[in-house]
Parts: sequence; structure tokens; C-alpha cells
Amino acid sequence: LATKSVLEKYASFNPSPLSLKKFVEFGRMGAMECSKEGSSKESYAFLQKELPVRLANIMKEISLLPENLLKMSSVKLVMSWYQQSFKELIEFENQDRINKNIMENFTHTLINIRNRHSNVVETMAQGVMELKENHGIDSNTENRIQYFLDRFYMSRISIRMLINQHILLFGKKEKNNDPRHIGCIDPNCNVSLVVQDAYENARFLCEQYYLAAPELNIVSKNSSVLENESDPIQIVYVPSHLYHMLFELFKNAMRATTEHHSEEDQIPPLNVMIVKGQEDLSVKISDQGGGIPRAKLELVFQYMYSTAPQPARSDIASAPLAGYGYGLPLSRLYARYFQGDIVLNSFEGYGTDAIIYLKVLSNEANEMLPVYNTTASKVYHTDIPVNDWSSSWVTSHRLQNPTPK
Ligand code: W6P
Repeated sequence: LATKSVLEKYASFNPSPLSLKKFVEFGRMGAMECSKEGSSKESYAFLQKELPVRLANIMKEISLLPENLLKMSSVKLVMSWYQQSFKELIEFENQDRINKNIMENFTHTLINIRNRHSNVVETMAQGVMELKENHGIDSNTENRIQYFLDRFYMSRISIRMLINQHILLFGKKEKNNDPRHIGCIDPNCNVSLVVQDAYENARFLCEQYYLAAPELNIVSKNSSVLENESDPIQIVYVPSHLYHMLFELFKNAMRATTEHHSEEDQIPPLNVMIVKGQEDLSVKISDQGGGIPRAKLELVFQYMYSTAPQPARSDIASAPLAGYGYGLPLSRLYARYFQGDIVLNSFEGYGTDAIIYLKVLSNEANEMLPVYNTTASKVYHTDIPVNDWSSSWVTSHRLQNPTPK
């Protein structure tokens, strides 16, 4: 009962978003010997409140999920992890006489939390899949779950970002960390290098499965007025996030291309364009994989669509390239997390353009965080308004009822 009121208290605060610029400025202070101790205490003071706030906000939303989903053992398990982590964090409440011992305990607690939550995505996905198998999901429920999972996974991405930064900056140093990185942020992330790395690894999977893979062409244009046209394109970013998005898009592009041209002896290449403008960094991956009907485009970002029993589930070897997993919806969340996006444009009968947009300016790259409030809770309690445009065809493609904001 005591924990419940503490939860209410923290859930009543809005999360405080940080920009990539703030993360970097803060991390640079922490890297200097003269300010390291002060920075670590400041980080502790911030996280000691901010982490319970972010946990509490999303825990309140979990509790609004459809009843039969809350009954699933996997969802209960996830909830118990959140409760345990919340409890461990608020033990640091009111410990203002911060000493070295408390700081080390805090870092250990963060490492523990990170490990405890490492299988949250899979476990939550299992709950949704079981619900679908046992009860079936109507389109209202489906929309609510989509709305929830986007917010839930976004919250998780943000919490892990905060935890990782603290551990990397103030925990025990691991040897193989790039000294130019600020925690997991590369202030000079070379986009082309990450593109090539993601391509090579997707290509390896593709060749293993299809014994062939499309080649890669890259065209870059640095249009930033602050830089030379010949300068390599770099931005302040989390390389692992960018890699995750590119790897996922490459796998999809390769699969479509290789299957679409399986009867031919030539596979058309993937054409990548990287452009840095004043505000936007754009990466376009163009494939000639035949495209997808426009009406089905949004489906590739839907968790419920991707959790449909997949033909390749039993065949481990084919799994990495088979079906749309959670890869695309999660990739789009990574892009949106720092105010970017992923957009798909299809040319049915020809191919698909997948575009990653990122913020060039690190002060504009603010965390996008779900806020628990009455607007959010209404989505779970209100039936989605009826369509006020006549369009019978939409129904059959499950595209009606956009989630109200
Ligand atoms: C396709 C389907 C898809 C999804 C994501 C990225 C690229 C592609 N190409 O045909």
C-alpha cells in the first residue's frame, strides 16, 4: 500500500526530456577529472528522481491495458520487473548525504535493473501473441495495444538510454570503449560507415539463406553550409540505434529484392543516398523488390500483424530474414526517439524507398517521451470514434480508426 502512493506521486510528474546536446555536454563534464565527482552526483540526483518518474508513468499505462491481457502470465511477469525496479530505486530517496558507497550501490542497482529488463520486448510480445491465440483481438483492442506498445517500448528505450549513460560515464570503465564516445553517443558518428557495416551484416544473412544478395551503391551529398561538400557526413548520434534501423531496413530490402528477382540471373543493387542539410540528415535505401501495395504499407509497422504466426518460426535458419518481426516498428521508435522518423514509400510493381530522417542539430534532437495523463488514459477507455468518411474498402485493410490523440 505504501508503494502504491509513492507510485502515484512519481506518476504525477512529467518526464523531463533531454536533448543529445545535453547528453553530450553533461558527459563531457563527467569525463574531466576536475568535474567528474560533481557530475556523477548531479547525474545521481537527476536519475534518482527521473527514473522512478519514467517507470511510474508507464506502469500507470500498463494498468490500463485490456483485462484479459493483464491476466497473461507474461504481462504479469513484466509488471513485476517494473515494480521491483521501482522499489529498488526509491530506496535511494532522501539519501542526500551522498557518499562514494551510495554512488556505487546506485550504479550496481542500475546494472541489475538493466539485466532484469533485458527480455521485456520478447516477454511482452509473447503476452500479445497468447491473447491473440486465446481470445482473438478486435480492431479496437488491436489499436489500443498498438498505441500502448509504441509508448511502452519508447519509454523503455529512453530509460535504457539514461541507465547506459550513467553506467558508461561513471561505472567501471571497460577497455574496448571508444574514448571519443560520450557514453553510447558518438559526437562524430560517420553515417556512411554505419551504413556499410549494417549492409555487410545483412548481406551475410541474405547470402546464407538465398546464396545471393544485392550489391550496394552509396551516393552522399554534404549540403551543410557549415561544412565542405567533400567532408564525410557526420552527426551527433547513438551509433547502435542507427545501426539497428539500417540493419532492419537492409534485411527487408534484400529479402524483397532477392525474392522478386529469384528467376533472373541478375539482382539489382540497393541504392543508398545520404544527404546532410541544415536541419535534416536523410538516408534513403531504394530497393527494386517489387514494392508493396500502399494500403498494406502501415501494416509493416504493426506489432499485431508481425506477431501473426510466421511460416518460418520453426526454421531457425530462415528466421532472421523471414517475416516482419518487431524490427520495423522498433526501428521507427528509435528514429522518433530523437525527433527523427522512418518513412516508407512504395512503388508497387517496382520497389520501395525506405527513408531514415534524423536531426542534424543536436539541440533539436530531444527525447520523445510518452506522458501519462488524462489524454493517454482516454485512449484506453474510449472506443475509437467511428469513421466520418465513407470508405468500405478501408475496413478490409484494417486501416480505419487512426488512434485519437
Ligand atoms: C520491401 C518491404 C520493405 C520494408 C522495409 C524496407 C524495405 C522494404 N522493401 O519490399
